[in-house]
Amino acid sequence: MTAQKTAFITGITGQDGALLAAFLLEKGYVVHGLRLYSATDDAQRLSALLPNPSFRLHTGDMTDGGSLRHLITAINPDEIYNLAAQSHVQASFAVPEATANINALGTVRLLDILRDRERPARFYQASSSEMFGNAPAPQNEQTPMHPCNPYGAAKLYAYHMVRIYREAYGLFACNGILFNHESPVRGEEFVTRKITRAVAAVHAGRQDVLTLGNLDARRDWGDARDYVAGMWIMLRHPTPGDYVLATGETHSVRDFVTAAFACTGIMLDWTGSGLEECGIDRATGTPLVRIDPALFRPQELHTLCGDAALARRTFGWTPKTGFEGLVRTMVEADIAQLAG
Ligand code: NAP
Ligand code: G4F
Repeated sequence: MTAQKTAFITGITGQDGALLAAFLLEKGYVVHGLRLYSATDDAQRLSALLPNPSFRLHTGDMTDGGSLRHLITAINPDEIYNLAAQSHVQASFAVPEATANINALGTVRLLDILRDRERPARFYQASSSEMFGNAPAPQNEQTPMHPCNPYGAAKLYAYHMVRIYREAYGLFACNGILFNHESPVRGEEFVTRKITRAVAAVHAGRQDVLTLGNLDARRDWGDARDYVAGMWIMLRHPTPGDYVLATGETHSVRDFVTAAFACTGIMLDWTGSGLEECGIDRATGTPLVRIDPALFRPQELHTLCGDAALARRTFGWTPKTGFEGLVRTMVEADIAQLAG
């Protein structure tokens, strides 16, 4: 009989934290999660997990090394998944210092605690395709990294520290370089969920117009459930490393909007250009999508399209859900949520 494994997840209240916790509990793990002392609503994404006796929440903060050390000592985890972050790119321009403290130094705090331990846990770091910046697509592990916002720069520092602690101290520490991944529990401020919620609200007659920023930005959007499985598989491989997880397909924000409205039977036509561009309901002529210049970023990352061949070759990871399926799942979930 194999002993029950224990995992510690930072960022447990976020999209990936909640989905990974459910995944690991299903695999028979005891799951401990770090929630921010200021988090107000654990029930939002974790309600189904809270009654599970193998699921425990702890209060702490990635900017407070003492709380992290105390928790890791008490929990003695086999695996740590570092998912906590100030994860909003636009917000990172407004709070660059806080972003660096949480995303960059927070990671070093964890690594340094592990370095001192007799039996260090296997460590997964939530690295990001934002580290590539505007490097030409497709991006893979060999692509030079050149982030174009404070979020990407903080993630790049953490990425290098994971590699350095692996090489210098022999830690089993992996970087998952994940491209955008979404789900019905994606934060409402990210563009996909903002779109699917608006489409559901328009469908229910509760919203007239969706306002967006850059419609030309292209992202490699996958299903978050495929990606949390990839995090776990990565830590199963006998040797640690750095791996891209991506679908290999890229779509514009405009494509996502068009596909999302199509799920409710609304065909959009696009008219105008630049700030005057407008998405119009082909059947009625009603404008449904407009541009708000306030939603543009000081510097944009134009195109992400990942090449996950190394993860496929090394441990057989491939995403199961395609773009259309992801969009439909999110729209249907938001329609169901609105219907109550
Ligand atoms: P998310 O929904 O924004 O979750 C981030 C989590 O971090 C939340 O639980 C948040 O707590 C927590 N957090 C923020 N500041 C903290 C602090 N000071 N101390 C402790 N916890 C803190 O992000 P996600 O989409 O699940 O992404 C998970 C990780 O993967 C993040 O590191 C993100 O940067 C990275 N990533 C995401 C994607 C993607 O497409 N989703 C792609 C590549 C990399 P509150 O909820 O209380 O604020
Ligand atoms: O959904 P987004 O905010 O995600 P972004 O910036 O790609 O970052 C996400 O993915 C990264 C991985 O590549 C993660 F590391 C990061 O933590 C986060 O999860 O924006 C996607 C695109 C951008 O180009 C943005 O300019 O959508 C464009 N966009 C257009 N209108 C908008 C909007 N983004 C948001 N959030 N809101 C809009 O109204």
